[in-house]
Amino acid sequence: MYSLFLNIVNVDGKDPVSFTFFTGYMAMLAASVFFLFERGSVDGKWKTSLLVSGLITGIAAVHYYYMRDFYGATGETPVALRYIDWTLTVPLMCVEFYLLLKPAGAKPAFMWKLIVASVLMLVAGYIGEAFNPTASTSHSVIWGVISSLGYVYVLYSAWAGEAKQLAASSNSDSVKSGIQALAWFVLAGWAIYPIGYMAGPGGWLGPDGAGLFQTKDLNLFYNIADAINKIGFGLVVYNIATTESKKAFA
Ligand SMILES: *C/C=C(C)/C=C/C=C(C)/C=C/C1=C(C)CCCC1(C)C
Repeated sequence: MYSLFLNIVNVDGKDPVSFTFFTGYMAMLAASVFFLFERGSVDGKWKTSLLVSGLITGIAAVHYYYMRDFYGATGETPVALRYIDWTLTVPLMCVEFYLLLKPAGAKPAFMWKLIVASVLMLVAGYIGEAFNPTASTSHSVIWGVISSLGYVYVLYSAWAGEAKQLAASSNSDSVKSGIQALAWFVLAGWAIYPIGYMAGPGGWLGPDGAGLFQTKDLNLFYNIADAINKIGFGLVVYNIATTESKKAFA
């Protein structure tokens, strides 16, 4: 039994990829329990935000469960599962932006623009990674650039565009500083993914498309980034919700 466990998680440290799939799964699960329970202790208008935080980490936990299994059984990277996870969870992060900025006047169109940009980013990234059997650099670069257009739109919105402007007109300091924190996540936390993509086979960073890392090792980048971004994002939202709830309950 114990050796079975060791095989599954590879805690002997022989395979850090496998280890991060397992810890990623546990962390996402624990974060979901936290957000969903804490939902009960915040003021009514923040409950949906915490529910969405719990959904983001919950959806990721389920995907990690299957990705860990897939990786353990095949030793290969679960590209499709990864992108299905992102295509569900990243739009939910756009919903978080909308919910936080709704009191400052955000309209559904604001949310949909972010969602469309993030879906473009992910669909193009999937084509770039999944349909590149010969590790062609031109394929990787073209789809990487198209994907980056979507990324840059979200980045722009958070730092200078609509999200930034709505936050500036908010009358809540915690919403203002929270949106600023989320903007940092989008800049620094989300940047880990395209860096990983570029370091993989076909990517810009390796010589002649060989990649600095094997496809399987890209999971290290993605697993660490997911934990930072999904749980971190949720904690920022949680912080805003509890700060604002204290005011409401006072
Ligand atoms: C929870 C999952 C998150 C926050 C995933 C975010 C993913 C990205 C920001 C991916 C971006 C990519 C590019 C900007 C270009 C290359 C392809 C991608 C999809 C890795």
